Amino acid sequence: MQEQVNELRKRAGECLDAYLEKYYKNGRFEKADFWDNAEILEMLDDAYENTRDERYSQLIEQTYSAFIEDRGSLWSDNEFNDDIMWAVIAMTRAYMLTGKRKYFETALENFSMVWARSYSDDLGGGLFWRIENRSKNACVNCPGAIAACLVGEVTNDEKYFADAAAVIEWTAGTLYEENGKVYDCIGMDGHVNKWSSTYNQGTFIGANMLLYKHYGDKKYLERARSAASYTMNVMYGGGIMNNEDSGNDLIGFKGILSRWLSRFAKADSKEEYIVWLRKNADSAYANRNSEGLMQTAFATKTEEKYYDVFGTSSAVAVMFNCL
Ligand code: 7K2
Repeated sequence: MQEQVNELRKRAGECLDAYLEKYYKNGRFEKADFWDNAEILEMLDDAYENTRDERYSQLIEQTYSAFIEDRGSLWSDNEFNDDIMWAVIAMTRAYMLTGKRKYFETALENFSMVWARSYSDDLGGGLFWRIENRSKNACVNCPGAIAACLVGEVTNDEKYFADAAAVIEWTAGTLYEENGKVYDCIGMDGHVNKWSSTYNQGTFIGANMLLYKHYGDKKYLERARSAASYTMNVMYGGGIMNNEDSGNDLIGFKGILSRWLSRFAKADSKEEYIVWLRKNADSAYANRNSEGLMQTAFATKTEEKYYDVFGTSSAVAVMFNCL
């Protein structure tokens, strides 16, 4: 068991090195946009959280500094409310792991700004995805609830948990099916897009777990359990995640899933999910290319061609999240 984990840890380190070699320079990742950057920072958080290797805390510092240099410390010009929530999560986690207060100061200022502009009672509650206020999407509501819980944990202020709980109650009532399926979004016309994806499954699991940890109410645990089971069993039949490999967004989803699914599995002693993530990590590793990069369809051979920086981050995150 310990031997297996040591081997996985070695591989994860190797794969992150290959990734850095390919894309990284002075705190910046090649062609990474705002969201990519936030999620790559989360991948570094994952690496540090699961190994405590100080090399990774240095990378977090450099990535944070470059992010602030390039995008400023207040991001109100970004029209995507979800982007800001992702960066808030990445930086709050960085603070929780390293104790460097500036990460949290940046996170809190942006959290307050984006919560104020995205929350509304339209459609019964929840957060708007973008500044035009046309739809409320799982990809901002679940990360928003996670961000609020993390901010609540750091500040010890109940109001953040209450806000998170309200948004998750709305999400569970609007964008969720009892069998564990998380829908994508609802438009202002009331139309619900019922597509499900790994990142929304993951952050719904994560938000409910954090609320369960705080309030101890079993309904949160039950939701996290259903959403986890739906993801592994219904979406993938327990097999390898070999999809979500087109466009600029989907390619990074599975790293997000792995982060919250593994936290849930550890908190709820559900080893089967760690086993499943390891199976996926092994498959991605076996399919790496000669540069040591792993594409996002984990059962498919990685070709000798240029891959987007977000897509090849997913497997690296999965590797660190199943240690
Ligand atoms: O439509 C939303 C969301 O509901 C859906 O799940 C994904 C699928 O697409 C958008 S959100 C994705 C991103 C688009 N590019 C910039 C990012 O900041 C943005 O949030 O892909």
